[in-house]
Amino acid sequence: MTSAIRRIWNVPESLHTPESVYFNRRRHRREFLRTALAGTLSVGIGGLLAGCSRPSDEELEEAGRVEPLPEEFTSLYPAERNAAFEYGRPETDKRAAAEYTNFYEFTGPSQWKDTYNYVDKFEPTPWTVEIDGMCSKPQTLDLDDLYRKMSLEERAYRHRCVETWAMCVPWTGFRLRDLLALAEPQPAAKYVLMETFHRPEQAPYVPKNSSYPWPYQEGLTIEEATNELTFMALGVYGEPLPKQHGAPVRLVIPWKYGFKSIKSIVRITLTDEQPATFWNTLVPNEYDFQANVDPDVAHPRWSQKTEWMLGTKERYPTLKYNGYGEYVGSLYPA
Ligand SMILES: Nc1nc2c(c(=O)[nH]1)N[C@H]1C(S)=C(S)[C@@H](COP(=O)(O)O)O[C@H]1N2
Ligand SMILES: [Mo]
Repeated sequence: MTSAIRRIWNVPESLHTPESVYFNRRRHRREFLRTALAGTLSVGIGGLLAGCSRPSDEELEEAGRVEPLPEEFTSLYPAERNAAFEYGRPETDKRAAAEYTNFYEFTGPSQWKDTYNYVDKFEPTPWTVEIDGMCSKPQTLDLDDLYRKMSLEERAYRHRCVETWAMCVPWTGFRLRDLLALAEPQPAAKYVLMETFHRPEQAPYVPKNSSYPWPYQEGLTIEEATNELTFMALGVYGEPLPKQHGAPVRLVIPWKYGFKSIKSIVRITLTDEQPATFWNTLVPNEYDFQANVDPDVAHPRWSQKTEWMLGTKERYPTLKYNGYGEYVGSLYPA
């Protein structure tokens, strides 16, 4: 593991620009384009996202599409919805969620969120996930193993990005707890470290920013990792994950800021030391290890009091633990 020898990076001012700034920049670029091409294009109005370079639904689907999985697995979709979970808000439009994603292996933090435009070289099949470290049965699972050994359910979860955008999305997958059980964690294991693929040739932003602490890593305490809510997703909206949402398998932790929900996982390590994580290593004063959603703790550069929904831009007050206190409040004694 390389995390122990990572140095503290010099982080440019532009890093993690608040989304209002992205919007404005993008708008300017688009307005320039519109002016330049005036008369030749019909341009949508009525939203900052409207613009001449928006893909059609088909183009968007095509951009994120992973090589077809065997019918044996695709026939498992849609999985049965777990009735215990409800959004309490309208579900986010599938297209709105697929069009605006964070995946910094493909696009930079100060770029627009059109990751789907940069994932063409990414090959999420074949794929393996290694479980190693402090466990009695370390093992390597391929996608067949994940589909055969785990039983799939669908969960309607709220998602809150630290940048203040939010979405309500149905994920298909299984509890991380049930996956970890296969490897039989040892009592000494206190943390779980997760790591994303490292393939600079498939992910254009990785070689562009070679000083970043790639591969993307995240971590949880063992109590967090084995909580009822902590979910591994193979699919979203009743289909296998598109590339930009973290194909073929990603974490989903609804009570923490989105950056904890690591995508395209290749390794899960049980350890007795708190792991170094990508954002905490890069910008330690802005992104802590725990990263629980909390409206009363402002980000150093913006308030966390409210959030806005992808697609509708509707605003809601942000809730402590993203409203999941009933499940996780006891993990964090006041
Ligand atoms: N490997 C990897 N995982 C990642 C990220 C990333 O850049 N790389 N971004 C995170 C952030 S900041 C968020 S908000 C969520 C976004 O998930 P979505 O883009 O599928 O909505 O993924 C998280 N997982
Ligand atoms: Mo995020």
